[in-house]
Amino acid sequence: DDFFASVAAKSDSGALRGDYSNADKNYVVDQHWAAYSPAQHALWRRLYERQAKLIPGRACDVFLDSIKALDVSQGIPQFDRTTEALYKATGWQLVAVPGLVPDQTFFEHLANRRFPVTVWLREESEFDYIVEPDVFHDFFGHVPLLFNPVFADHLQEYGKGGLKALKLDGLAFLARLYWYTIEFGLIQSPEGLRIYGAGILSSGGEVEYALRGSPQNQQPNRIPFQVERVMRTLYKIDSYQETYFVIRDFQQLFDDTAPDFTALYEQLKAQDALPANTLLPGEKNLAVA
Ligand code: HBI
Ligand code: FE
Repeated sequence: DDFFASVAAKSDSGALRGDYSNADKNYVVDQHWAAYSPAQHALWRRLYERQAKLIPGRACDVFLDSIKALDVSQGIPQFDRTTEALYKATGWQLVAVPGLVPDQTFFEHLANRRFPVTVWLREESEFDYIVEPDVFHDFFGHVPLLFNPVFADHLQEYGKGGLKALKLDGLAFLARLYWYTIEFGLIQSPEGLRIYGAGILSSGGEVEYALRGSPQNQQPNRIPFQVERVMRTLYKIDSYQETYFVIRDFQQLFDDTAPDFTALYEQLKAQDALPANTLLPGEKNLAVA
């Protein structure tokens, strides 16, 4: 739960990766697309190929259709070109950032339909695992869903909600909501559970784990999305998730997170957080397919 707090603290102390020296007051920088090396474009291609093999039959249809239309398998994309298509589709723009930005800034961007995309790419040695989001996580994982109107509207509302949560000291609860939906969410489909969370879709191992568990048949919980339950539940920042929450569709995500959470935040502050592997009495695991 301290992931984003620790990152925000690191950004204040300058310990974050990325070059923040030329960032403007909204932490926006130039992507400097011409500065990426052939080796970096080759690393992007290998990351893309790895995920492209994993996602058929596992990522939700919106993601599959959108990543195909984006046509970014050959190298690191130019954000401005994507923004041209994205703006026509849902009114969103991509903004280049040096890396993680403070919560207030992050939510202000989302509230104005701007999605922050990190400009740096991981090192070869981080092919399998990276702690902070890089351009592959942010672009491959998050950008495709911004082309879906309902999801795009939800993310803007989430940004507005984040600005309110900061005033109500409710950020920890909203961070859990973000984590268990935008980053690690599952969604129902007629063919069975599918993935929409960016943290899973950009991961080399979690795509299979989220739907099928581990080779040793270690299974995470997969329980129906319920906003209070999600906001009460701690999450893992350095391992696969122990619980995934499943929405029926993006409309449910939009509708269930639309209310004012002031009273809920007060209720949650009086309750103990639930460990990430909790399965409450009466809760059932959803069948994968
Ligand atoms: N900054 N660039 C970037 N990307 C994020 O996903 C991000 C961030 N700053 C804060 C943040 N996320 C979290 O505080 C929210 O997700 C709760
Ligand atoms: Fe992310």
